[in-house]
Amino acid sequence: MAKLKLTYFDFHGGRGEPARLALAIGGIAFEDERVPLSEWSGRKGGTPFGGLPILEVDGQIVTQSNGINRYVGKLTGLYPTDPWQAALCDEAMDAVEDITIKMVATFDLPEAQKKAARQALVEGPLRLYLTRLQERLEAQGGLYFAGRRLSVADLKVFVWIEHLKSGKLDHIPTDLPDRVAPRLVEHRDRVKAVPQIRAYYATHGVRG
Ligand SMILES: N[C@@H](CCC(=O)N[C@@H](CS)C(=O)NCC(=O)O)C(=O)O
Repeated sequence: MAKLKLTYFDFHGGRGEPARLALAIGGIAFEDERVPLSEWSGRKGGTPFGGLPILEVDGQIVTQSNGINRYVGKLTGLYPTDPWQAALCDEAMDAVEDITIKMVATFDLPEAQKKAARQALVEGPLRLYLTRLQERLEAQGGLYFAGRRLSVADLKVFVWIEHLKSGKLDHIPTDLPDRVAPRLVEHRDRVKAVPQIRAYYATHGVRG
């Protein structure tokens, strides 16, 4: 078995979390390197594209969260082998990436601009992505995004819904997913109830 090291920030959630969860579900040992935000400015320049996560496999590194999700999904049986189901899995992960990029663009705005930008996100793109992802879930039977079983797409959407409902995003109502896409909140609950995910958060502490 290859020696794995996943480097991401020292918090629950974000682009590194689905791979951490997939490896935990698959029972695959890996070095879980968590970079404190205080150390990031000194390390950013040494990364290929100035961002995390980074996966190291037997001393070689690769970046890009969804590619990493696919790789660990293949190692853990959490990425569909059927090409069409794999495309559906990719669709959900890339949709979350699209909306994540829009949200991240608001992070460093001055307060008044941030409020306006986030209110616009709530009325526009957030509502749209929640609605459409719910539709895509329902089109696959309502339980999972691809292959009628848990995949890395479910982990990625789960992490996103948790973030939206966390209360950590000022000006984003925490009940937005409940109002716009209740099936995604049920999906969040379903993923959270996976025994290995419950065990993961029991070990790593409540989501912060
Ligand atoms: N396209 C990259 C984006 C990586 C990225 O921007 N990661 C964020 C954390 S989720 C980051 O490193 N932010 C710190 C920075 O940009 O300095 C991916 O999907 O992995």
